[in-house]
Amino acid sequence: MKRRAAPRSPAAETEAAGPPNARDRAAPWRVFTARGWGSVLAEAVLASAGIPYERDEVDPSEPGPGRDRLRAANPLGQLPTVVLPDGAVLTESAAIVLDVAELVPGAGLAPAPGAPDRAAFLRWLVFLVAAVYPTFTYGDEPARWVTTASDELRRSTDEHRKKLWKQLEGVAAGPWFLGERFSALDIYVAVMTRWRPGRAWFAKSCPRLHAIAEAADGRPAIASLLAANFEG
Ligand SMILES: N[C@@H](CCC(=O)N[C@@H](CS)C(=O)NCC(=O)O)C(=O)O
Repeated sequence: MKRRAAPRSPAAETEAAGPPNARDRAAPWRVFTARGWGSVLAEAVLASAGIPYERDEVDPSEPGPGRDRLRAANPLGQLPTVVLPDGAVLTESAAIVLDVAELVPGAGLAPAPGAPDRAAFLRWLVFLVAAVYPTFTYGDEPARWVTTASDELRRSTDEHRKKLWKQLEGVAAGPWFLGERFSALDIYVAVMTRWRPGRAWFAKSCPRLHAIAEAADGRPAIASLLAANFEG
């Protein structure tokens, strides 16, 4: 992982010969966070991989120094946004998932390249970020995008999202999304089912996804993180 190499030193040379993860674990990652926002995805992925990180708590919706720091790192002002130990910025939750899965394959976040369920993993990972996530981007604050029919944009993106979730319900295998193996897809299900239309709708309309979300809620590595973001 040359891109993250620290300035060379004898110690660094020795370290570079070791497992590629050792250097990445040496300094903490920095995660911009806001309670209940998409930062939870990055935090849960890092926690699942045992990678230490620091939080930089911001309010992306309020002008101020926090939002300025976030926008300096990510001009979209979106979460998740993380800063790697070498100062490089990583945005886009799927990129974060894939990067961490490569760094720590033992965390089981993704099937290995060539594994039978790799294609399904990639397909539904990208579906979550390219189809489901934008329904929030355009529906959360419709007035950012249209000057009339804001309510209609909110309603239509909410309805479209329900259709997308039903499609996912149809392919979710259980007990985890991919079947017997946990993956980062289950983290997305745990987090995104907390957002509109919310867990009560999933319990009724997408019981398989609801069961996956509840199982992921209880994973020891992420249980307290999820509770801190979504409960109480
Ligand atoms: N494609 C991005 C989407 C991230 C995203 O939309 N995050 C939401 C928070 S849950 C956000 O920051 N919304 C504010 C905005 O889009 O301005 C990803 O997968 O990371």
